[in-house]
Amino acid sequence: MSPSGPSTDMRILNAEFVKSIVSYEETNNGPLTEVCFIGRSNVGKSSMINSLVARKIARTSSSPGATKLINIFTIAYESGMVKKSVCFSDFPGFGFSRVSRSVSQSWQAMIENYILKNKKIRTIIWLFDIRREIDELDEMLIEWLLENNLNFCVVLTKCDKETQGAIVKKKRLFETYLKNRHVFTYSSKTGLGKKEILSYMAKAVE
Ligand SMILES: Nc1nc2c(ncn2[C@@H]2O[C@H](COP(=O)(O)OP(=O)(O)O)[C@@H](O)[C@H]2O)c(=O)[nH]1
Ligand SMILES: [Mg+2]
Repeated sequence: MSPSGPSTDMRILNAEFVKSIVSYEETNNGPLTEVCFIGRSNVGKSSMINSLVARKIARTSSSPGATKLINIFTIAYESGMVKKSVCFSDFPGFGFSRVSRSVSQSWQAMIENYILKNKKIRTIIWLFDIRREIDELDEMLIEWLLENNLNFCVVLTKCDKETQGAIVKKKRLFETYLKNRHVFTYSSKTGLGKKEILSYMAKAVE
């Protein structure tokens, strides 16, 4: 580790699924800090977790809306020659149009309750499909994150499906919209952005 500053790499040593829970009240992560992964169904949350840790610990699906639980994982890693652990939480996708409004509202209440009560959360990774446009529901989420002073970043997913020009344009749009927040580009297929996000997370949970 250089004496000029803390090392911010995150070299994964081990990663495993712990349990699925439905509410904050079931949380039992001890002293571990946490990183949350949120976003629409099918945006690539589970794929991103698997690609970050280079193991298949989260179940992925091509049919949206499959995950209705919060899945908890523990990740052992090395950062600056020091062994550490952190918890990842994979959230059920919000805004899925095929579920009824009342169901989607109860999911939202569950997510809000979990995030606001859990003081171990160091950052929220909000995944957004690069091919989509921001809609009213996304605006509500952004407002809620800002209102509650939550630390978050945006990850534009599935970049392997877009041209370089479109990627740059969408990234700038988000950067302008969210002012000082980090906006990452990512692909679970090619590994684009992996190093940057691991480094961001290592800093966030320090
Ligand atoms: N091309 C491409 N497909 C992806 C990527 N990430 C996820 N997918 C696909 O998108 C679908 C949903 O992924 P999943 O991780 O289950 O999304 P989740 O519902 O947000 O957890 C699956 O068919 C994945 O194979 C990516 O980076 N690139
Ligand atoms: Mg999933």
